[in-house]
Amino acid sequence: MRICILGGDGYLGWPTAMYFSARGHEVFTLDNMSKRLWEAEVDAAPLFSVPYLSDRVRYWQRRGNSPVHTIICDIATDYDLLKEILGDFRPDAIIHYAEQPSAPYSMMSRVAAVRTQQNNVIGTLNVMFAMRESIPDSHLIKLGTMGEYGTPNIDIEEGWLDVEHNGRRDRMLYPKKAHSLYHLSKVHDSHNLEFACRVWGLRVTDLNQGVVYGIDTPEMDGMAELMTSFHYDDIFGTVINRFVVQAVAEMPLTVYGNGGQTRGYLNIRDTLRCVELAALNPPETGEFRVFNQFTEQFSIIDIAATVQRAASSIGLHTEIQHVPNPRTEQEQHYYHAINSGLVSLGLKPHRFTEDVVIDIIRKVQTAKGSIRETGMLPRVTWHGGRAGKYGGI
Ligand code: USQ
Repeated sequence: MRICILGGDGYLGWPTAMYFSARGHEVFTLDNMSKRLWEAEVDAAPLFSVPYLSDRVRYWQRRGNSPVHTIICDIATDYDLLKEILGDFRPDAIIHYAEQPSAPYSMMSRVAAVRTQQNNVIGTLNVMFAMRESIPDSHLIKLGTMGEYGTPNIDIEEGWLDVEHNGRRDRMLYPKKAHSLYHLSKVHDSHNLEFACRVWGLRVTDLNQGVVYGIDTPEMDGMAELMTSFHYDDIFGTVINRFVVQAVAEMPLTVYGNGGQTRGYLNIRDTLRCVELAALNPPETGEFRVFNQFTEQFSIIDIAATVQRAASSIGLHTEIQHVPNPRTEQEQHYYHAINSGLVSLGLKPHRFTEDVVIDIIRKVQTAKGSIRETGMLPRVTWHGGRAGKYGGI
């Protein structure tokens, strides 16, 4: 297949590029490098320094792999270039990660919220229009998020809900109650994309992904030159990765509130398999297909306990600290989300076990000297943001 990856410099984009390239697909990536700017804005740095995308691509090729083409393109502001590239390359599938991914970033200030929604919603709108004009038969695989649904008191279906009202039935998009203005940007994307399928006949898979954890994939082969960006700070770090780094630094694991918040989680290796399964099994023309992309559900306190046990088994002492919750979110709630779609296509999940945590701890330990204390405690709250005068922290 010809695969175009939007956001090829990111935590998931670069591993996805290598994964498809290693399997004989032709890979083309676009990125505007804005994540590196946002990191600087909030004084956050990935644990391992991440080489430029062009250097990683060169190194990948020097190891005997086929080239991964890269182009600097801001899909939210450079529509003409985006359309030209898609029209020339004519991908079978476009995998779209090119979004501002952090909930705390989006809640930091008005400026950051607007930047998040402009980047994410307009970028996706541009992709929709470029597809309609140049490659209407291509398949868009769009990364959505489980946080679009929030924590409703009913089961979470895969994107759609059969509704009966006053004796009549219909199938509607599942109602959304997003956790943040970032998560809401993905709700807006989902609605726009469903429209593009229903009205223009595009074909889209919306992958409502849970919280990803993990540091490496087989294609990286332990090489620093092929590393992806691994964050553990309060803005870009996701909770399991944060807890592992806190354990290595022998700092308290920061459970927000009482820790009853339950979410869906998946290993980074499963992310890659999920997008591959979506690409190999495209939806029908005009179909807006939604999969819930996570493999297991846990509460925060369960995760903290697993990380604490794993750390202790290799001699690291760490404590669990309940910090006042900076977010507005339910800490005790019903949570049951369906995730059978990708499993029925062949996904064999990796499980979150103490051994897996120990493996991540060992890798993090190799960079222990680089762990920074900035952002170990949350700097952004959902009520007042934490805006500097010009929008940053
Ligand atoms: N949390 C803690 N302690 C921490 C950090 C987080 O208790 O030190 C809690 C949060 O309060 C929240 C949960 O952990 O209840 C998850 O937080 P997170 O920062 O790991 O994840 P989230 O903000 O939801 O966003 C992340 C990614 C986002 C993706 C989303 C999937 O940044 O790109 O869309 O996970 S999901 O959560 O399913 O919406």
